[in-house]
Amino acid sequence: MTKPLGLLVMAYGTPRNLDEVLPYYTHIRRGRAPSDEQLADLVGRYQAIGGVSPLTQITDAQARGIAAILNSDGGRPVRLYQGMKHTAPYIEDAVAAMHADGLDEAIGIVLAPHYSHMSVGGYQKAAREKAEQLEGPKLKLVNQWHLEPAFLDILTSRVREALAACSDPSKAVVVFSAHSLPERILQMNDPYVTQLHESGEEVARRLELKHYRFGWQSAGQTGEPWMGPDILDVLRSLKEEGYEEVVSCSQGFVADHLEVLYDIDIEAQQVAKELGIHLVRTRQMNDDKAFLQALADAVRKCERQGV
Ligand code: FEC
Repeated sequence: MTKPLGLLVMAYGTPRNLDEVLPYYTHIRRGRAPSDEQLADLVGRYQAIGGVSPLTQITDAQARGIAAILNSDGGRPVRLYQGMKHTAPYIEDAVAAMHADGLDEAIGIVLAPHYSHMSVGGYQKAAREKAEQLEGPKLKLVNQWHLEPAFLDILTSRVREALAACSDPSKAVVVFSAHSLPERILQMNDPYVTQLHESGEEVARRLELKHYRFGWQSAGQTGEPWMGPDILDVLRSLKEEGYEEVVSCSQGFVADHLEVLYDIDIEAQQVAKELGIHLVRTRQMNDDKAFLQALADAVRKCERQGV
């Protein structure tokens, strides 16, 4: 009997409670503990969204959903492993588990649509290095899936739905955003910016949008310049241009988590309120079946290219 294909679903990870914020933040900062002020700021943001982020539950539902689709599509059966970038079970733990279970081949996918050396590339490096160290399983990695047709379909429908919640959709402007990264990626021939534009432009084309912009959100405090314009500045400029209704589409994220529930729903909403702008956010993908189908499609495509 053919052995199952390992399915490695990788995601960011989130602290399970407020006590775990310090080790989590320290891991994100590659082992450097944050200052007391930075820690208090982050704890405050988690408290503002209810104490914990729903990301773990959503990632789990997404991963199980993709595996369920793949195990009922008539293709090679998969065995699911979840690996997080910044919390246990780490990506390395998941690869070690696949190795211990005797799997020969696996496919890895990151729950983030656009590729950057600093984001998706980091997940892939962790998985690849562990598999090489253990001499198996043989890994094939999905690089990006921002142009997967089923993903574009649902992204388009989410923007359409948000526009419908505006009092005058023809005058509303859509802002497509993703997590900012340090500006130095622009010198690294990194595809991240191009990919954000590709998926946003495709949605704009399908909906024949006349008014849309691109922006960045959730920039870190690292002392180096991060890519802009930040979404808060985009809102200010849009107000100056005369817009009164804005649809925020955080297309770089696929779940309700801190960067959406705080950065958009609290911080950006506050700025919009001060500016007198009606801000409507598109619903995140979460465990929507149509979205999970898009990811399952990306996995099967990667498999066909030969593991
Ligand atoms: O809900 C949650 O608890 C977790 C939400 C979360 C997601 C996420 C996704 C991305 N990040 C990306 C890049 C960076 C870089 C740094 C950085 C820092 C943080 C901090 C928190 C955090 N990120 Fe994150 N990110 C999430 C949460 N991120 C918390 C630390 C405090 C802060 O800066 O706000 C800076 C690292 C450094 O200090 O050197 C860079 C990218 C993504 C989207 C792709 C992905 O999901 O992997 C890119 C979700």
